Amino acid sequence: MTFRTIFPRCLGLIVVVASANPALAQCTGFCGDQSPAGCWCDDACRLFGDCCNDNCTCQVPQIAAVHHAAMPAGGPTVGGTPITVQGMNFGESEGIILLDDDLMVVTSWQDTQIIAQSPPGTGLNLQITVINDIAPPIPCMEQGQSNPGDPTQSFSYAAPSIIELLPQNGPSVGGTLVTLNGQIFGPEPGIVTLDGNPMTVDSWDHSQIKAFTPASCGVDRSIVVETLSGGSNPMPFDYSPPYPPGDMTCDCSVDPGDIAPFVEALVDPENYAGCDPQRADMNLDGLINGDDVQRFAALLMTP
Ligand SMILES: [Ca+2]
Ligand SMILES: [Ca+2]
Repeated sequence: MTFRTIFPRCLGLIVVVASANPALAQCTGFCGDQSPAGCWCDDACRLFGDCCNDNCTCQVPQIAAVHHAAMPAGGPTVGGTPITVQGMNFGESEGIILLDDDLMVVTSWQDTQIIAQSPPGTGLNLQITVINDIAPPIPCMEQGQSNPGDPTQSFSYAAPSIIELLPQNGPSVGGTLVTLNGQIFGPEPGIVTLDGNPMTVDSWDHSQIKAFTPASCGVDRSIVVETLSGGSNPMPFDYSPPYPPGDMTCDCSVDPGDIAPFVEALVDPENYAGCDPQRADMNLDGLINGDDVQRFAALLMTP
């Protein structure tokens, strides 16, 4: 004995039931002013003209157009952007609408139009999927979704934007915890870089990121936030001093490769061929002499 109930999308109730062999069962019921209604289709009882057509083929949700105020720049990553989805076969009672894999909060649901809010997230050209509420699950029911690759029938979150960087400078050894205040950073950590070098993220939310600078040198270095929605505007960061004294090769580190150019800057500065002879002035007194040699040697031996 098999008992099935189905919740029609239109007014009325179809209740069926009872047969050891579902193929022989009869659906009875009504659908508003139309009656009787019901058929067996793919091992489920359906309403005529509702989920089945005359050939007992399921009608699936079809999205024809998607509208939202966030176009074309994209919506905020905190979500809450109203999205209007127009089409057909959505059903009269509320089903499920997804943005990518995330549930959207439904504001209103009609058979030809749904208004729902974007969830928190990031990404570009995310697909919208509508699933109606016909139950129990109907094997031949398919998900209706917008045309893949059609940006007018999908939804995008906007790219991140940095408004403020604090502090704007730090030592060449790195490890400075900088705070990026901004917007649209997203609910999940993306990537933040300093001149292309990854920074270690300490915390991340929609409007603020804290991350540690890597060891490097130079001024006007660019910090950029990258999410699935794209990259942010760059913010300049200065290492102070702009370079490590003793870095005679201008590669932002002091190592044995700097010894030969250091000696050259010390003994023959007129013919120095390296990147910057003044970097041999370890104590920044304007002179290159024995004091600087001692400091340079000490720095080389520092682990
Ligand atoms: Ca060097
Ligand atoms: Ca000096």
